[in-house]
Amino acid sequence: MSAVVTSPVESAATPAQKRWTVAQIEALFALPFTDLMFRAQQVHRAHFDANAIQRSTLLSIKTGGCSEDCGYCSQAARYNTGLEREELMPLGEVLQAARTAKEGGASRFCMGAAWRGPKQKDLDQVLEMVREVKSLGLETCVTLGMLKEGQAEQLKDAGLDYYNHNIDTAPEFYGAVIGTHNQGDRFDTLEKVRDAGINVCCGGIIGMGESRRMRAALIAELANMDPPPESVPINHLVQVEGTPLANAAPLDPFEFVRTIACARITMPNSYVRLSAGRQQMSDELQALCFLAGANSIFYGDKLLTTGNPEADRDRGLLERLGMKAV
Ligand code: SAM
Ligand code: DTB
Ligand code: SF4
Repeated sequence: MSAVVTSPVESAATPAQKRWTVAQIEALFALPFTDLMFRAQQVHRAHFDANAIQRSTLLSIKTGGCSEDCGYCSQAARYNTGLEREELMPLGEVLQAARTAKEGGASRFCMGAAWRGPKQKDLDQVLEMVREVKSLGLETCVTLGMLKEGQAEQLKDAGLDYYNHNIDTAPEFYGAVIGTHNQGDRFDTLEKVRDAGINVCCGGIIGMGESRRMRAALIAELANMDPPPESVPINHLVQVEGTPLANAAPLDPFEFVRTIACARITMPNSYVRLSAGRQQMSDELQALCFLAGANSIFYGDKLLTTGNPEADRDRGLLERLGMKAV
């Protein structure tokens, strides 16, 4: 294993920031599988309890009818996915779901809305949800799409802990998946979130037909953020009937595990979340993802619109692996 190809380089522009080149991350991807797992474990153990898994519960607070054309998404109005649209959920229902999540053991409650971005009157209602969920003693996270000037500050003032906003794929592939906004728009929102002092949750989707080089480029974009996101969701594409990506070519599962390992090695201090797609994975594949350094999952039987393993199954899996939820 060459130290030259696997160590990040100092950037002349920002000396404090270790920058990863796409080629360096490709070199990690190319390592023999067991060497890559070993590297990932070394990094993971130097920064985290390797047997602890953080759990977040998701709730879709506004479902479907979205103006955007993201090629993977069940909630885009323009695709016929059979999804029933739902208006913004009343506060009482959100709080009920948050209480249930807390009783079930989740430490963070993440509320997702199928918007290009929130209108002020919608944001006002979400601010109330954030305040109330926070007062239950849960960490709060929302994912509402692109933010306008001042909106991130309002969320911060309401007590928001994390904002989820994914860059989803490599810059060169983004336009093939999404046409109604560009990746630069996503970076703009991420900057607003960071400037407001909110923790950043940002990751992507694997298995959309991208090349390995593109997977490496996605990880490089994330790792080179200064600082990198506190939380990095790595989603496996959930193929949704009616979307352009419903029949995307299947991905070698080891390639997904390798992507997790590269995220762990390049973002040693970040939580790496094994996100969408777990319902379609075997227990053994999920265990490999934990070995590769994933230390967070979505917990509860639903993601936003698609399924997630039952909470009982997850509790059983963690128990069988001798891992604990935190
Ligand atoms: N509308 C907001 C946005 O786009 O940021 C928030 C909700 S959106 C559903 C949040 C993220 O879910 C997307 O950025 C994408 O990474 C992920 N996602 C959506 N559909 C998915 C699918 N079918 N498979 C895997 N991940 C998916
Ligand atoms: C993230 O990266 N994954 C979550 C969360 N952030 C909001 C969403 C996954 C959605 C999977 C498809 C669905 O259930 O609609
Ligand atoms: Fe809308 Fe978000 Fe789905 Fe894109 S990913 S269609 S912005 S809900």
